[in-house]
Amino acid sequence: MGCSIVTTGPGGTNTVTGVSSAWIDSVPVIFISGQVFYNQTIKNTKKRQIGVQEINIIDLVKPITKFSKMIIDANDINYYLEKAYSICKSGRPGPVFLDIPADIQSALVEEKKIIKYKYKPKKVTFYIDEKINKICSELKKSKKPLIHLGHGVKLSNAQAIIKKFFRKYKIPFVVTWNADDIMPSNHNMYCGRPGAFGERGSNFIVQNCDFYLSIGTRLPYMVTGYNAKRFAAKAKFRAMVDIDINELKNNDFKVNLKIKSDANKFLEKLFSKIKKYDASKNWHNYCLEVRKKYPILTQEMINEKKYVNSYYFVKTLSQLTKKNDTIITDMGFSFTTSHQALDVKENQNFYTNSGHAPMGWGLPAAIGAYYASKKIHSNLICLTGDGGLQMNIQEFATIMHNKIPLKVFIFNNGGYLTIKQTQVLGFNNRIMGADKSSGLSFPDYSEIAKAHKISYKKIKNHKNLKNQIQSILKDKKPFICELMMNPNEEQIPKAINRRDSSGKSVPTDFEDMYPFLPKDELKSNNLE
Ligand SMILES: Cc1ncc(C[n+]2csc(CCOP(=O)(O)OP(=O)(O)O)c2C)c(N)n1
Ligand SMILES: [Mg+2]
Repeated sequence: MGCSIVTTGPGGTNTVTGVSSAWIDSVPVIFISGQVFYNQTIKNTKKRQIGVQEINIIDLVKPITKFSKMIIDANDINYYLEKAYSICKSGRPGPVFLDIPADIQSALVEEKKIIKYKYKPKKVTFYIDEKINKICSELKKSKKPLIHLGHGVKLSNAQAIIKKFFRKYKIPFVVTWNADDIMPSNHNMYCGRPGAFGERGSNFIVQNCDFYLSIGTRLPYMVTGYNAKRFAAKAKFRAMVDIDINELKNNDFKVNLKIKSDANKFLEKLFSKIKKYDASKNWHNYCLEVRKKYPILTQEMINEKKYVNSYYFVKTLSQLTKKNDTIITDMGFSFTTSHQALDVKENQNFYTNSGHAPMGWGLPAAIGAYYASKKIHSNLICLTGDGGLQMNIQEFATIMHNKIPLKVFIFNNGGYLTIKQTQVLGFNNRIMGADKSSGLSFPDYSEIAKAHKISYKKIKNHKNLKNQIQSILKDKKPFICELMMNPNEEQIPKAINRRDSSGKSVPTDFEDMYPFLPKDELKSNNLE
């Protein structure tokens, strides 16, 4: 669980991006803000401000919190703290917000008047037996089953059952980006991370399964692609398990069976019902081969002479990370390339802010991970863009002050490359505010490192890349490594719209990713 304590006014509004992120990705966090004296608050006067730096933060965060409250009686402090704590962790986790006026903070209270919150854990029974039976019978009929694991599996602490499950049943599975550290990437049933920025082979696997079951993912467009009606297009049976009934009301993706359940409970029941299941050898071979046929790291990327290719860097880093390491990404290429290419090992943590995806999240998140983790002897790695880093660059001072042994790898691609590519493709090469020639500059990061007394290295190309990364990881101190990347490197593969004969932009099928394959090749990967 996370906790954030901030001051009134801008302190509160500065949390809104964090609150949104926790809301979308279901992360339990208690936010507490200070407020002006209660008698100086606007209440329902319709004024804009009365107290110094006052803002009505509770109404601002109401739609993006599970519970939010200004505390106006000091005797209620205990009650609302405990209530907020239990709400943020229960059911589908998420953020809660308490706003506490200064007079309430400093009030003297008599102990016997303090109100306690009587936490009654709601006994939620999931009536799912019948639905589980249906899943079992459909699985029995299936020759090409696929299970899709999402963040809900982690949030419900289903890691142990997941391990047992895929040891016992030979069913291929894929993961979403918030769940890609749930199992090591070398697991024999692991089939990658499909999506709009997925792995081409994984997307083919989704499109060719005949039985599709998602557990603990809300199936956003980043996962299903923009043409969600055609997601898992050939599956004769599609089932979706989610704890949130609203997520099950998924409009685009058509589901045969919706199951409202906690992922852990669902998996335990399913586990107790199925005796044995091995998917066919043909299906396994297909899954293996189609991923091998379309590797994320291509020979062309490996052969890059002038720059560090982001995919080559991430694959090389994967070879050097160890069990228990923690890797955090920012946005842009550090986000997409890493989730496409990083091979996760046993007990590694791989964190990202997937739904809201705000630039600048990586550096402070890595500091949070450092304090949250007891694994202080393993590597703590932050992968960030040269643009995203600017958003929270002040956190280098926190790293310097606390001597946090964080290794920061900056993907220097000369600006906001993700945005530049969107402008090139969608706005006919009219680039604005995305690189030096269009109005955007960044400071010299070697000088930034020097100012913070943090060790620094610049890596310009693939020569000796592995050894250089290894020596940085061995260093016990904070380290900034700047990787000079191609300012025109392509983010591939990815889902982009095609233009039809009338010039209209239309979403493609899930397996039809950019760079587009010839029609025959696309067809040849489809099973009957
Ligand atoms: C706060 C915020 N503003 C804008 C965006 C939209 N956006 C996504 S990626 C990106 C470019 C990020 O630049 P950089 O960190 O250098 O990554 P690159 O794409 O260059 O690898 C932008 C502007 C965002 N995600 N967050
Ligand atoms: Mg950049």
